[in-house]
Amino acid sequence: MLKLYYAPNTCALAAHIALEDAGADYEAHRLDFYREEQRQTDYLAINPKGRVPALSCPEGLLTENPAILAYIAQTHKAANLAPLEDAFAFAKIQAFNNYLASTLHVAHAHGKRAERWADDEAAKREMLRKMPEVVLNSFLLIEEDMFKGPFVMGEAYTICDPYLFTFAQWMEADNVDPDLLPKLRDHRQMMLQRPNVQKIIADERAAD
Ligand SMILES: N[C@@H](CCC(=O)N[C@@H](CS)C(=O)NCC(=O)O)C(=O)O
Repeated sequence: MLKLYYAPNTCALAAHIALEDAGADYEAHRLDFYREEQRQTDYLAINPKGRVPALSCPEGLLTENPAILAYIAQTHKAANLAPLEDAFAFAKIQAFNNYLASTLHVAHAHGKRAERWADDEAAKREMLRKMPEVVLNSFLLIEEDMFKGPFVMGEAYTICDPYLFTFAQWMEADNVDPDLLPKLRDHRQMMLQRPNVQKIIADERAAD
């Protein structure tokens, strides 16, 4: 059985939704970020990165959202979460998800996790000040150039959708106005109507 290590309101939401979409046999293990469980010895023995998500698989541990999402799609082919037989289309999925992980997520982290990059308080304040602008620019590129609609890759729902949705859920907290991003705003509303999304959000809240 797969085991997902997650914390509520984190990027692990994407993998959590994808596991549900896949109809996977999995259990979810919640980490308490208020108690910094992700930095404690027990969890570091499982995932030395001290981050979520991590997915314990029969073959070993997987980290990094794009890898976890691709693994879920590849091991649950019947769920049709990615165009696995089309090398180019699958590469586009990887490109999109890697953009979220390496650019949008990192821009967001400059707000709450500025201490990763600086000790100086003025430098941290400057990162926090600049963060909404950098996050918005990243979302605008997605809105204008990458997003096909109604789903990220067009007519078919893929592993890009729960991952984009996860970051869209943080817009208000990141001081990004959703109305500047109408396609992504509509995509987020559509995602919120999906029973699996509602179930996972409710499960994560109940465990919080
Ligand atoms: N590149 C990783 C980033 C994972 C990550 O930074 N997760 C955050 C939650 S959104 C985390 O675990 N933060 C805990 C910490 O910084 O202590 C991925 O895409 O999976």
